[in-house]
Amino acid sequence: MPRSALRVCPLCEATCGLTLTIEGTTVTGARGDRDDVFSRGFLCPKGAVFGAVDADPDRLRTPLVRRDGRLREATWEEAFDAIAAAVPGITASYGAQSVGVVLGNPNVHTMAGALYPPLLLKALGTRNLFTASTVDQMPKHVSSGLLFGDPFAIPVPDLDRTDFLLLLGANPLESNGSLCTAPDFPGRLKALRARGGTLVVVDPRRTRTAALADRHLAPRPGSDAPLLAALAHTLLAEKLADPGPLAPHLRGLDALPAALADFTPEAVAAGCDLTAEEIRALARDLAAAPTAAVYGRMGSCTAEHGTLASWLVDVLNILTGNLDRPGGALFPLSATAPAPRPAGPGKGFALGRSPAGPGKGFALGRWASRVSGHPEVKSELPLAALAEEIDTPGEGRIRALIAIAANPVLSAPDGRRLDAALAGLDFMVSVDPYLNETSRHAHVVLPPPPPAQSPHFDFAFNGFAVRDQVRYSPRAVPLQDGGRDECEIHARLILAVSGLHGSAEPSAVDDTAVRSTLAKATADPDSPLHGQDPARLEARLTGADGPERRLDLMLRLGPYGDRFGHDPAPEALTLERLLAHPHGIDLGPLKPRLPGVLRTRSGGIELLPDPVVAGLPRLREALADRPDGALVLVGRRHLRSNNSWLHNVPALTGGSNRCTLQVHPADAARLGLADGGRARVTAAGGSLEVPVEVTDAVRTGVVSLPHGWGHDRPGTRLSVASADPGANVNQLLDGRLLDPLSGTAVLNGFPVELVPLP
Ligand SMILES: Nc1nc2c(c(=O)[nH]1)N[C@H]1C(S)=C(S)[C@@H](COP(=O)(O)OP(=O)(O)OC[C@H]3O[C@@H](n4cnc5c(=O)[nH]c(N)nc54)[C@H](O)[C@@H]3O)O[C@H]1N2
Ligand SMILES: Nc1nc2c(c(=O)[nH]1)N[C@H]1C(S)=C(S)[C@@H](COP(=O)(O)OP(=O)(O)OC[C@H]3O[C@@H](n4cnc5c(=O)[nH]c(N)nc54)[C@H](O)[C@@H]3O)O[C@H]1N2
Ligand code: SF4
Ligand SMILES: [Mo]
Repeated sequence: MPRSALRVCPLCEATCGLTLTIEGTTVTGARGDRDDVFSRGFLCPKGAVFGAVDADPDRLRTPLVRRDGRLREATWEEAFDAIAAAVPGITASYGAQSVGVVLGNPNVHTMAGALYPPLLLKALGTRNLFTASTVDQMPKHVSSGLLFGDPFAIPVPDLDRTDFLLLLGANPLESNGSLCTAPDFPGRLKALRARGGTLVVVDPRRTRTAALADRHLAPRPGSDAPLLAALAHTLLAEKLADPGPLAPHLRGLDALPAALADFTPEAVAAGCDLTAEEIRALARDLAAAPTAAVYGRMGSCTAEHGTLASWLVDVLNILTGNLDRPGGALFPLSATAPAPRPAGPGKGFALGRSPAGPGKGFALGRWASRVSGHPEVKSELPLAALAEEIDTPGEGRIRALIAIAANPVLSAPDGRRLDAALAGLDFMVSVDPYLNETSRHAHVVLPPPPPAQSPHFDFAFNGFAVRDQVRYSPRAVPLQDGGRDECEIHARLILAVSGLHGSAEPSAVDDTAVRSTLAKATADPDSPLHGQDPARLEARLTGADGPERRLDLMLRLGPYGDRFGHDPAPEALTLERLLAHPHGIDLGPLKPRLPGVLRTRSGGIELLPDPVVAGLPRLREALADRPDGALVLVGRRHLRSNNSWLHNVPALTGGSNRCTLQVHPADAARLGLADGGRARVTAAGGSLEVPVEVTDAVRTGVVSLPHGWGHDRPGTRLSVASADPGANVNQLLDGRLLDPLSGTAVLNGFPVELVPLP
């Protein structure tokens, strides 16, 4: 008899609740859970084939350990023995910095990825941390860090209540949204229009999202920052700026008009390839809307001036009075966030320190990368600099690497160099279900179980969701084939690198985390637990294992938690209560949270922070930059894709999900390119041969190639993906083109040359 189980989908940020059909231990079907408090039955084509993703025969079922140069199947004991035998020795001989850590995107979709990497980094003591953030959203963290003092305080557009949405560089009809968790994003945009609201999309491609919009502007890639600056300029010049109740919190408002004085609509128009009238009209409409939200994502972040664009997005939300008000852009309050503190000055977001003395400029970063001196941001170094940190000789070189849920050979700039660098490591561990372009270099591969065998909680995305809510999915199918839960894998990895392999159980890692949290809370005079006995609190935690107990603790200490009260309100959160609500608990629409979220040194909103002031001249220089006929390349996502790792699922490949270079008909005619023909694309990092797709969905002067392809390397186990490998767009980059404020790679809007191939 088939049974059903509920599981929140881990395949994108929309976090839809699924109802899985399970026969034996196999997932044979998936549909949207109509009773899910947040997703209400929505499901996309990826969620629908959850079973095929789960059952991919190429998934690794046992660890792999390299012997005599070859990766062979091994037991878990052998795998952790090998790590314990290698990593502590490398650290002892060459120092903590000789071990690097790479964290890829799925870490934000797993419980393990949220709970253990901070402990791993602490155990290793390394500063060589690289994550997918620096090929993605780091500009948002930096701008929020500077404006609000907290890099995680990222305002989210209030999709369900806004009257006007200005969306830049995002295509939620295919991506299902990012840093704006909203199951059924497409339906929510349609509802916005149905209630008389306005959707404006800024994208050099006519995407499915743009096709839905009231207005689509297709500027040159990389011009979001000047465009947004001109919108802000217009608001200020035409006295349309009205921050309303935000005013008392603002620092630097008086200096803003002068800082933006050069960015008149006329000055930016040619560079953006828009008219000054279009820009003015947009600013006036934004100001006139009863409520409005400006939202910029991937295309704004991973283009030139990504941090300035991200900063300007929130400057516009502030100048129009839309920040922190219903219908505008608000700060979600996740159930596992630290409980809100009384308002007041915080520690501040330390993006570098200003050396004493006037006129010396400022130093980005509390430390810098060894080879190129890239400033640290949020304790991370740019992923684009990983290869050079491995292959450049000298003291502090990375000799061992731990890669968790990461495929940087495809996702980071200059994969060929990284590929070669990884091959030269003394030791590498991959925590990954696939033997792919990156993990093929590992000495030990530790495979997590398929998603149906993993519990799920969205530690990350609840903090970016358009509605406060909380859901937990225990594992839908018991662990099979001697598999280990990913949390246990992470805990054992921490023990192995700490020299504790064999002498401590993985639960010790969780116990240490719980005790340290309780020790802090009971010692903190501002905490409701102040003065209580931590051991007695610990004894009251529930949960089947370490990770569940840690979840219980975070829920109870969180903003909706029971705080271990003896007579808690019936709605106060605990793990027990969450388990009693398998479709989740709705915590209501987003609410204003200022000034409570602010953590700046001043306690206010720093509208014009120093690093931004220092970065503006570069943006001013860009005003002189005019289209010169050179082509630039942008990416794109397909509804049935997921970065580099779903090309192996037959149900998701083929059709329009192909690695083609989209070229506008006018550019194709000029260059002699034909639809279905081939072209050579060349940029700073190298050349690729790709099939050409002629379409007017891209604007003139712009070509588009998706990322995550290039599955043609030997030694992988990706039988479906390697049969139709595609080309790795990131091979066109040399790793040097970065947004200087955030270290984020410029993946969109870089110059390329095209020649037709016979
Ligand atoms: N040119 C270009 N490059 C890009 C982008 C772009 O738009 N254009 N997008 C960028 C963005 S936004 C991102 S986030 C990055 C993504 O870059 P990465 O995070 O490096 O790549 P992913 O393809 O998401 O693959 C992550 C790895 O996780 C593994 N994995 C899948 N599920 C699990 C799991 O449950 N546990 C573990 N441990 N591993 C798992 C997969 O097998 C894969 O090896 O790529 C970036 N690169
Ligand atoms: N189906 C699917 N869904 C996914 C993923 C996936 O790979 N496939 N990946 C997930 C991940 S890791 C992320 S981070 C999110 C990203 O999700 P989104 O933020 O929605 O990003 P994209 O879909 O890449 O859309 C970015 C858009 O920016 C446009 N663009 C390029 N350059 C510029 C520019 O300079 N200015 C402007 N205004 N636009 C520009 C591109 O044409 C593209 O349409 O998607 C997630 N969801
Ligand atoms: S939209 Fe995202 S979370 Fe929802 S079913 Fe599709 S892949 Fe899963
Ligand atoms: Mo991403």
